[in-house]
Amino acid sequence: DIDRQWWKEAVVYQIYPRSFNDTDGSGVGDIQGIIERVEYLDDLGVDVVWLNPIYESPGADNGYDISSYRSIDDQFGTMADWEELLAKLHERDIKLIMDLVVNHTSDEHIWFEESRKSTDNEYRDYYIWREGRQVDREGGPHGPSGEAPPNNWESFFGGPAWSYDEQTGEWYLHIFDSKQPDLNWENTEVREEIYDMMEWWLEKGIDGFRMDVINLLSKPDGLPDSEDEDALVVGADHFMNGPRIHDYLSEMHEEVIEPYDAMTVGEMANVDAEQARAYSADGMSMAFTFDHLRLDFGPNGRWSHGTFELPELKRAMSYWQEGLGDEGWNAVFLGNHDEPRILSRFGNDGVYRAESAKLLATLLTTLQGTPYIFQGDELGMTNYPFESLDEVRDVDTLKNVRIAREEGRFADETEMLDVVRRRSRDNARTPMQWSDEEYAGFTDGEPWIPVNPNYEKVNVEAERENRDSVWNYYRRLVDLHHESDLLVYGDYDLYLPEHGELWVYTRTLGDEQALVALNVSDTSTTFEPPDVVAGSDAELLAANYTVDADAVETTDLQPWEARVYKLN
Ligand code: ISL
Repeated sequence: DIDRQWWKEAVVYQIYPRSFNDTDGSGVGDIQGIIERVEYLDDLGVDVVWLNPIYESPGADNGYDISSYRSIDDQFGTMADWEELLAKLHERDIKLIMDLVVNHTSDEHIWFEESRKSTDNEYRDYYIWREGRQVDREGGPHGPSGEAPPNNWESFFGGPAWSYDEQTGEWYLHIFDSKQPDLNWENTEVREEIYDMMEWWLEKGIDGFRMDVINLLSKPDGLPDSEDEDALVVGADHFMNGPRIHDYLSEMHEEVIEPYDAMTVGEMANVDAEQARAYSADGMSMAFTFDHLRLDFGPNGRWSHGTFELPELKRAMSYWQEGLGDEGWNAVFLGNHDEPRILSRFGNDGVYRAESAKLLATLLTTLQGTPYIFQGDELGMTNYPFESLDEVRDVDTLKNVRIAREEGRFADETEMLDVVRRRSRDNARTPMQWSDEEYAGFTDGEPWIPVNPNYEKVNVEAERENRDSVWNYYRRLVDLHHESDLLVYGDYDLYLPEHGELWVYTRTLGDEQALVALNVSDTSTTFEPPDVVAGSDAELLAANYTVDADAVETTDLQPWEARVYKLN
């Protein structure tokens, strides 16, 4: 009675094309660069590649500002290159999912260029235009005669979610950068345009979509002010999981997704398990949720640092392991192109770099859900040691840090740099480390963003040669995940929830059971097996230290030690 789906059994690899592999010396990764590494992906054993946006774009948000949905940006190559990539992946049975960014377009998209021309332009209603408010607010942007934005919503990247446009004297909504105006999903023509575009890509043979900020599409009538002025992003209570979101997504599913049996993974900040089940009922295959990536936010949210204890992380992730039941599916991930490196955030990127990277690999591949490996995590890549803001490229970091500085939210420059080092999205965006050659073998030119100085040690070439490397461990765990219905479909049960160092769980499917024991700490810790499994005859399936005995018994687990046993 297993509800089998190919995407439940898959391991996904996320490629950030700009930083993956450059073949033309431009310093920016390209599609030919990915083609060159298809064999690498096959060797690692992944089944699906998710490509971050490679569509035509002025690049205000590294491609999340699309100016033409059906074109490949020159800096990445041509449509012919892309077709070659798809064919090469499919030849090796690797599927391809593309990023779908339809909450907003670029302001340089022809629809917006038309829309801003006049209030009666045929594209006016493709976006969300409003008159300003005739109140004089201090500070903030002002239209003519002291007019204020239509409501108090804020942009994720800092500042108001509205910009004034002189041409027609009205304001347009942008939940991200001012160069990313929000589409008006109320408009049937907009929806049809998007569905046509999706169908066009599916006809080309892609296997699904990663759906950018997909639970933001529906904005409530009247665009009311948020009452919650202290929210991390003011207005989120209105524009996240808005009133018609399920109508749009089930319509999208029926019209374009279902006929192609495509896989979809929705990026969903701010959902609980009940809401996630409702998205699943719309036809969404699985969701990225973010509770576990908020635990280290400080008093000023994302741009300040806080600490958390292991029980909180277990609670956050176990909630999702247990909360979906049979009505949804988890996308298991610890980081992506918007987050710090998982090793620096959840592991120990110093003395226990390899051990803790392997522990995180164990976690990713033995929780219930589809594992997502972000490029470079399979090497144990780490955060970048930023020395100044000159090394930062990311619009989100630059804008938020500028505002936080203006508002005096950092004690001093040292605190500012500390936050940037921990938080900047650029930590994940430094070039993939292929070898110990100049620029880590990523490019023959000058890379668009600095290479992490640890590339001389941490790189694909070195790790593939070493049997005990992080890379080889990932490869084995990917295989293990593939071989085992138990690890894919088994139920998750947590033991010792309040233990401060150990994370212990079982996976159960019919009469089969696996036990995972992780020492998520820098010190050796005594592990006493829970009653249900103590004394079981067991087979060791994976371990990141040398282990002699196969029995599950009381033992000291070394720093960052991870073991996976098959019981019975
Ligand atoms: O909630 C977050 C982190 O915990 C945010 O980072 C959120 O996930 C993010 O801002 C939304 O990200 C996506 O859409 C953005 C784009 O800049 C990101 O790269 C993309 O992943 C706008 O399209």
